[in-house]
Amino acid sequence: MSDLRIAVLGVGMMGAFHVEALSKRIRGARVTVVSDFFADKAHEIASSVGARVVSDPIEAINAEDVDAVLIATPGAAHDEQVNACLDRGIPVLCEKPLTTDIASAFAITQREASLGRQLIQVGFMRRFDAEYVGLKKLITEGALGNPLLVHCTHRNPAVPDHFNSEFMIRDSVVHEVDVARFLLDEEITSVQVLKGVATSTAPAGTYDPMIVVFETESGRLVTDEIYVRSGVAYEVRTEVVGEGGSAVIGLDQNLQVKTTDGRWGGQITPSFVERFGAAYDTELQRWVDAARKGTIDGPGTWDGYAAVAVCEAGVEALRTGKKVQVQLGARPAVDDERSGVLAPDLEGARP
Ligand code: ISE
Repeated sequence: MSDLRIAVLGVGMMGAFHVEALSKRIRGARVTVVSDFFADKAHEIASSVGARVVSDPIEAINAEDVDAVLIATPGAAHDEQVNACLDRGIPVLCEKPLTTDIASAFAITQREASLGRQLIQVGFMRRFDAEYVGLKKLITEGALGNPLLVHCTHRNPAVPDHFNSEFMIRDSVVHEVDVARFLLDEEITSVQVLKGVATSTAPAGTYDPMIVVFETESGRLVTDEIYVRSGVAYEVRTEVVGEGGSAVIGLDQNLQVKTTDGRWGGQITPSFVERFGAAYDTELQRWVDAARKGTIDGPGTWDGYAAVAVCEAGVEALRTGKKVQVQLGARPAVDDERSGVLAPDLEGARP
C-alpha cells in the first residue's frame, strides 16, 4: 500500500513538530503539501522534507497529491478547514480546539454523522500517553473500585502575556476536560472556577493559578489546578481516588539522581513536547494507520464538541463566578461505536 500523502496546515510549533515526526518516525506517511499564513515558515518547513507549499489552505486540502490533512492552524481557522475536508471526504487530524464555538462544533458532529463515516480525529494526545492508558486500564479493570474523585494538576513553567484566565481554560484546561471524560467514560455536566491570589508574574486581571471543579453525569467530582506561570517546569499529574484505592500518574520519577553530598532528586520535563512526545508519535502513527483505511483511531468529533462546550461553560463560570451547567444535546448515532473510546491497551500506547 502506498504512503498516505498528507497536507499539514499551520507549521508553528505543533505543526512543525508533526511534520518532523511524519518524516522521520511515522511509518506509511509522507508530507506532500505544507500551508501556512507565513510564507517563509512554510517554505522552510516544506523544503526540509521535500514537500511543496500551497499558500491557500483550502487549495491544499483539495490538492491531487493529498490523501489526508493535519490541521495545526489557529483555532479560528478550524471550522472552515475541517468542513472543507468533509466536503472532500478525507481523513483529518485536527489539533484542539475542534472549532471555537459550540454551534459550529455541534454542526460538524451532525455533518460527519450524516456522511456515515468517522473522518475527523481531534488531537487530544494524552489519550495515547502510556501513563494515562495505564490509569484508564486500572479503572476499567476495577483495580481502584468505583472511582470517586479525580484530582488534576496542570502547571506550565511560563507562557506569553496573552495567556489570560479565559485562554487558560480554552487552551490548557481543555486537556483535563478530555482526560476526565476519557478516564471516567461519562460527560461533564457542570463547571465552577475558583480564583485565588495570583502569582506576581501574571498580568493584571489574570487569575493564575485557578482551581476548576467539574461535576460528571453520575455526580463524581474532578478538580483541576491550572497554573501556567509556575516558574518551575512542566508538571502534569492526575490522581484517581476510588473506593478500592488510588493511583497517581505524572510524578516524573523515571530518572532519579543521588549525589555524594547526600541529596537526591529527579528531572521534571521542561515542556509538553518532552512530556508527551511519545504520545504525540503514537497518536500520529495510529491516525496514519487508520487514515490509510479511510477512518480515524482516537477521539472524534463528539469529544471535540464536548470539550468546546465544557470550556465555554468554564469561561462563563469564570466571568460570573457561578456554577455553570453544560448542555450537550443529543449525540449523533453514528458516533456511538467508536468516538470517545480508545481501547485501554498498554502496548498500543508505545510507539
Ligand atoms: C498547550 O496548547 C498545550 O496543549 C499543552 O499541553 C498545555 O500544557 C499548555 O498549557 C497549552 O497552552
